[in-house]
Amino acid sequence: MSIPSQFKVILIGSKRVGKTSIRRNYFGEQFKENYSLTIGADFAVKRITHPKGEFVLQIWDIAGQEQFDHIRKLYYTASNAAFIVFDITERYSFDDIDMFIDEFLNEIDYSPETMVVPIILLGNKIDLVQSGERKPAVSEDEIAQKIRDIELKTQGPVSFYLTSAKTGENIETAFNRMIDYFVEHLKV
Ligand SMILES: Nc1nc2c(ncn2[C@@H]2O[C@H](COP(=O)(O)OP(=O)(O)OP(=O)(O)O)[C@@H](O)[C@H]2O)c(=O)[nH]1
Ligand SMILES: [Mg+2]
Repeated sequence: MSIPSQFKVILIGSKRVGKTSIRRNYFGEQFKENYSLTIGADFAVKRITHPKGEFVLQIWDIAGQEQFDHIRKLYYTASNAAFIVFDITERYSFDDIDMFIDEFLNEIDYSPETMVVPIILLGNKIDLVQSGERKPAVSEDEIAQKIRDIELKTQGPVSFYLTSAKTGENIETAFNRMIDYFVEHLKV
């Protein structure tokens, strides 16, 4: 029996974008309409059985509220990858992406020559647009440009999904993509 490798992935992004709801959905927990802010960070693990090997995925869901600005970075240490989450209906959360990515790359001492750090951008709450309740606050062109900006910064793989933690749309797909990145680039 082989000892499983461990990978650490963090969920970062502004307050209220749905990071905790995404994590809960991935673990099969029920969606909660009532907002309950994350204090510091929450942590969950999942054992992954992949044709290429078995490993443990450590998922850190990190608080987005400003009151945690000074401690947030502590949780970034030794991350292998990041989900950067924004709310497709809230402009501020899209504008915050650069700050989060810079903070993250800085904190892990990122160097493109020696490291591969996959990034998956999630535009969450797409159900609100689909139901006509809200309008998208960001255009497709802006998202495409943001993906290119991130690719330039990391020189590594970047993906994007529109998700809903409420309906579950694309949540498992996004996590599976991340698992594929680990298998392809970080070698299980
Ligand atoms: N309609 C809809 N609401 C969502 C979705 N994801 C989250 N929400 C709601 O948005 C609010 C914030 O969700 P959280 O998951 O707590 O957000 P968070 O990013 O973890 O927030 P912090 O912990 O403060 O950083 C809650 O009221 C959720 O019910 C979604 O995909 N669709
Ligand atoms: Mg949270």
